[in-house]
Amino acid sequence: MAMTTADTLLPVAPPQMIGERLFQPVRLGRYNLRHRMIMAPLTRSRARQPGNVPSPLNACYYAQRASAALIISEATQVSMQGQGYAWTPGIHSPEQVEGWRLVTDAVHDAGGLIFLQLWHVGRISHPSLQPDGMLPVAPSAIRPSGEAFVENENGEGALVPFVTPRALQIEEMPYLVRQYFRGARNALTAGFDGVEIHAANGYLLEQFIDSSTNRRDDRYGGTVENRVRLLTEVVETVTEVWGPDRVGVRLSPLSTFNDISDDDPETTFGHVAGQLSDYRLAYLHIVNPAMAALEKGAEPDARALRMLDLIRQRYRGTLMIAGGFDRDTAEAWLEQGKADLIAFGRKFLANPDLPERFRSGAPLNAEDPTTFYGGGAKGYTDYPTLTQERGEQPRPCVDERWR
Ligand code: 8OZ
Repeated sequence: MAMTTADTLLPVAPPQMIGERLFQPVRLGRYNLRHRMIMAPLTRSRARQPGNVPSPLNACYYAQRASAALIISEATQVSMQGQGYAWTPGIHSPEQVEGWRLVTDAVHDAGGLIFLQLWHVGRISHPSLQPDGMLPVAPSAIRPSGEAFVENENGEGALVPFVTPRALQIEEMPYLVRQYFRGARNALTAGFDGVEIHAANGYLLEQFIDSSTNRRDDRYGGTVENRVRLLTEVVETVTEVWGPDRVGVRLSPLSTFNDISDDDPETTFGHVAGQLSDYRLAYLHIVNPAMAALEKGAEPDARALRMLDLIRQRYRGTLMIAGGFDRDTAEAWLEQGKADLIAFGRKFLANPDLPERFRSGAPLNAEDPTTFYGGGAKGYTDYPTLTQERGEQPRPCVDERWR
């Protein structure tokens, strides 16, 4: 926690001061949140096959984590074209909408709130995941370095090199926007409380925003105004369905994940943050550019901190930051006014009752990276709560009741 004059006057911080900011209620668009610990979106690749349909097992996993102030669902493709990894759920078929209804009912029964993350991967895909084995689409035909996670002939996960995507024709742009519109409308039907637009981590919307992946010379490329056009069109179509106060946007400035970069990220993301500000959205969600440093307990580099300052300055609404936080660093960043909400990913994955553990200072379960993607209940719904560790029966999970 930062030392302030008040702190220095107190010989010892009283215990109730600990976690004070993290456990302060906050307004988020249309909702009142009980505290400030958000469950970050986490790809788990466990949708039921065929059809990438959410199942009772998925409902159980989310319901276990309903003590988050808000759950943001795993990234969910708005179309078959938008899929880039094996076994991720979609929000484009009637079966998927029905499957998500199990999830939202279970989370609401457990007293939680849940937003769906709307996703189109663009070039971060492979023909084997695309309709009719077609090429993935992108702003420009530039192959990302790296490998796609697909299903092999034995039904197992496998890594295969990315291919050169097909550049989208300008006539196709309204169709892309419609994919997000349909996803947003389906999310409403499925009973979600809001949606987050995934414009981070090198997927389609960031491929348009960043100069390394967008070489277009039409109204969707060139100037930053043009490169952000698809994002603003998507924001407009999604807010038509939900109203701006139930919509968030996620960005990852300075991240190079999925082989992406921008020539002038300060200008680009300063502009994007300023433009998003005008929509009066529920929140802006930033993947922490200082994540690696925080995880190592090191001092974040100056450029990452300057980027966060710039976004805080340009975006005049609720700001959420995800990545690398523990209880003390989350508390310190809230205290210093760097963010209004902190999202936790891997810690929520391994600790379904993370808010209670932070509140009480209990130790955390360690996450098991070998069970992050694919598989069943192991490493998914079997991380124990404090109640279970005390030997009490777990709350019955929806997958047991509904089997
Ligand atoms: C890790 C593995 C698969 C997908 C993202 C949706 O980066 C993802 C993702 C992360 O936002």
